[in-house]
Amino acid sequence: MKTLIASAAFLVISAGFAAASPGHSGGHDEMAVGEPGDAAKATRTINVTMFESDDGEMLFQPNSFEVKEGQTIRFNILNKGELDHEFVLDEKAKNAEHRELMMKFPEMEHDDPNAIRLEAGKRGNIVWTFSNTGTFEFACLIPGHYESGMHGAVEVSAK
Ligand SMILES: [Cu+2]
Repeated sequence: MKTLIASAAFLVISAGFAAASPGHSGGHDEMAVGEPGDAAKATRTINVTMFESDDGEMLFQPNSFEVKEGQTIRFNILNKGELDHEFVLDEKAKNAEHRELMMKFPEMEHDDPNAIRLEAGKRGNIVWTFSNTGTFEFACLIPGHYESGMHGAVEVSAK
């Protein structure tokens, strides 16, 4: 019930933004990193593993990748570690803001299309369309994990 109320409030707020900016076709919540993709249009799959190393690092493998503008990627993500981990795609600055928020509210849960959180041993996927060129980031924002190595770059080049 709580969730329903929160969603309703969000819709009202979104509608308010839309009405306040009639000339802005992109909408308020458009992200520079792109948008949720259509699985039927995915042209490439990237397998990403998340794990803790023996010497205490927390890592993504691979820890960087290159894609083309407009490309839709299916990320198959596996948490091979013993702790929860997450994969969040965003601008580096946005991830930094989000990371600070998570330090204040470690139990914070999110249901964003650009992010997935997986318990140990679990798999999941994200289908994402990279709409803009630039350097973006994927990271785990659980307190302490970014600092232990859980971040990498996504280079999006012109098609
Ligand atoms: Cu993590």
